[in-house]
Amino acid sequence: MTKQVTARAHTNIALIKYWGKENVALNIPTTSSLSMTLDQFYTTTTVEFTDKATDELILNSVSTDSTRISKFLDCFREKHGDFPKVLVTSENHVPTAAGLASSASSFSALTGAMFGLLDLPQDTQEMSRMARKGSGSASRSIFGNFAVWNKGNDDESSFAESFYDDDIHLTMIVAEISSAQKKMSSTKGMQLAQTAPTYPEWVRKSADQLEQMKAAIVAKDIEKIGLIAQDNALGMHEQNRRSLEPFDYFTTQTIEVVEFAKQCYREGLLAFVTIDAGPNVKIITDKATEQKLLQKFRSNFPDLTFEVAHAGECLRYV
Ligand code: 2P0
Repeated sequence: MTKQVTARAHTNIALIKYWGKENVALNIPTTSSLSMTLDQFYTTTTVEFTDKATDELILNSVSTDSTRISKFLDCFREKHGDFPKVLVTSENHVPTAAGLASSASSFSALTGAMFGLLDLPQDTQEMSRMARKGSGSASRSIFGNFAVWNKGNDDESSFAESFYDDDIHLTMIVAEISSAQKKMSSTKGMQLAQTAPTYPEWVRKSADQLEQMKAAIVAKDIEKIGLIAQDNALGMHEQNRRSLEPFDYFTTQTIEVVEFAKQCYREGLLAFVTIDAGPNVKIITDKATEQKLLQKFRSNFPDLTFEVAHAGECLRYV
């Protein structure tokens, strides 16, 4: 029987963002970043060798363009010697239609599956390095709970590692806001953001915020975590608006949700936001507050879908 290996990885949300590359080909970032892996959203990927002429991708039961994953599989071929073409079968449990990124869980799961197929040692540092080449944020999805991606300055030194492997009762409520806007890819968005005159200052501030964030996580201080994450994310989006070709992932509803979260905080509830390369808002709170906050958001935004997520587990074989 043909050898098949199946791995599952969860997506992650950065509390300190990756938004810019020093090296585009290798995905070496301009900043270190820190994320929480989520329990709700994940990708399950099976790999096996095939005698076909090209690598193949079946995503959610549909044959899909395999150019990007084939390029990624070539990184394994370059490093570990040539091998036959690979059939990749992937199930995404991430609402991609609503703009939640799936590349983190996808490339992390594919990395894990390929390490199994090629019988490579289960070295999480090396897995993270490989996953990074597929998609930067995937380097962090190898790990559960909280991971830090140390930016490094070359292929060898740029990888993520587990920072704090415990649940600190942080909740992320994902407000799914669909966007009629044409999507700007993260890669292109970062490139533009790096042209903002204020970008170097955002990078400098991010290094300080990373240290503050680490301390806040160890102290399980959700208010500090939320305040720092919110400032870091809003700063990231400000770079997009100040770039040489200004653009914005926010929609009117994004702004309304952000403002409502700020109002809830002024009223004394733990409520902070973080936003990635799309219009969705992730509301940061704690487990004790989540139901109350969810109720408030649901009654204020009856047309939006909200999903509650907590800390998720590391990459594993299934
Ligand atoms: C992050 N994002 O830290 C940041 C914040 C989106 C906003 O990592 O070009 O899909 O494949 O390395 O990892 C999304 O970017 O970009 C991302 P590539 P990726 O989570």
